Amino acid sequence: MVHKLILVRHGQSDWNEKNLFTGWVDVRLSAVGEKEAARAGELLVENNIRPDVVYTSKLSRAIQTCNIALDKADLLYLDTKRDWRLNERHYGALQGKDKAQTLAEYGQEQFMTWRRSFDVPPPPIKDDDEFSQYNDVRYSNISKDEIPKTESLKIVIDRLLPYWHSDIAKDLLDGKTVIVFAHGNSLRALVKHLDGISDSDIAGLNIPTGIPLVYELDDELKPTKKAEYLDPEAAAAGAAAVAAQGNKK
Ligand code: DG2
Repeated sequence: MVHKLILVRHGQSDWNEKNLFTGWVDVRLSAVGEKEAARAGELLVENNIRPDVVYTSKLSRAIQTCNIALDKADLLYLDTKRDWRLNERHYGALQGKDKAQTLAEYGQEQFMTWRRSFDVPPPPIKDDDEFSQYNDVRYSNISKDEIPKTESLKIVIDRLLPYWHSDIAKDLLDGKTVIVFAHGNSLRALVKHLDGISDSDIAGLNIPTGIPLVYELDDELKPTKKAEYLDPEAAAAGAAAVAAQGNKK
C-alpha cells in the first residue's frame, strides 16, 4: 500500500519578509504569505489531493496557512491536531535579530553554522528576554524543562521523531492521507528522516514557503520515489531565496 504525506511550510511570515530570525516567536503571515497559502490550497485541488487528517505546529503562521489552504480546498472540516513538537526550531538568542546584520556582525561561517549546522545551537535565550517563550501560556501543558531556550536541528529531530512515530506515522499506517503544516527547520528535520539525508548534506536543503511537497511512502514509511513539490519551478526559486537569506538588505 502507498501512504501519502503532504508537507507544507507556512506562507511567508511578517518576519520572513523583514528578514528576522523567528523560531518560536509567534508572528503572522504577510500579505504575500496569505496568497501563498491560498495557492497551496488551489494546488491540492488541482492535483486531486484530499487529506484525511491535518497536523500543524502551535504557531499562528502555520495555523493561518492551514486554515487559508483548507478553506480554498473546501476542507475546513478535517480533523486537525496541533502540537509543539512540529514548532520551528527555537532560534535561541538570535530570535528577533536581523539576519543581514547578524551576518555582517559575525561573518558567513558563524552565521551559516547557526542557520544550517546539524548540531550547533545558537546561544540560549534568557527567560526574561522579550522573545522568550518561557512564560507563554500556550505551552502551559508541557513542562517548563521542555520549553527550549535554543535548539540545533539535531535537537529538533530528537523532539519531533517521537511525535512522528506516535501520531503521524500511525495515521499514515492506518491508511490516512496526512497533511502537515509546519516550518522551514521542523520540516527539514522530517525530510532528513524520511529521505535518510546525512548530517552534513542536510545543510544544503532549504524548504520554500507555501508549496506542498508530496511523499508516497511504502509500508515501512520509506519513500517509493522522490518527493515532489506541486509547483517545482516556484519551489526551486523559493528554496534558492531561503538559501540566500541574510544576503538581503
Ligand atoms: C525561519 C527559518 O523559520 O529561518 O525561524 O527564522 O520557517 O518559521 O519562517 P520559519 C526562522 P532559517 O533557518 O531559514 O534562517
